[in-house]
Amino acid sequence: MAEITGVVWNTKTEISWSAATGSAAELGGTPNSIRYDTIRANGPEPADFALGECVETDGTDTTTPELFVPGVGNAAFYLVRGGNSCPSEGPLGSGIDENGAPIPRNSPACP
Ligand SMILES: [Ca+2]
Repeated sequence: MAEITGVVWNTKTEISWSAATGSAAELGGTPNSIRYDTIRANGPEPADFALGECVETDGTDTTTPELFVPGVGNAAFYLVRGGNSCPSEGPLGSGIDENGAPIPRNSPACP
């Protein structure tokens, strides 16, 4: 499955993204079988998603309500992962290291 893209703030309290299309077959499922995990990492700096929190687990739609407000001087970062019950979780895409090389994004397992 490809990385979930188009992650944006839909409103001040809701995150949305582009539905996984075409890639569902890679998981052996159908588009309606895709479930989404929304993961938040905190920091002032771009944060380590391996230490992140699951905001929503196995959501069936392409939005997540989010009321978290970072403290002054801090920030929150979000990634969305698609998966289904085959079981398989999709990737979170890659970050970029200081030399411009791609590095994998790690994340917690959402229960
Ligand atoms: Ca949802």
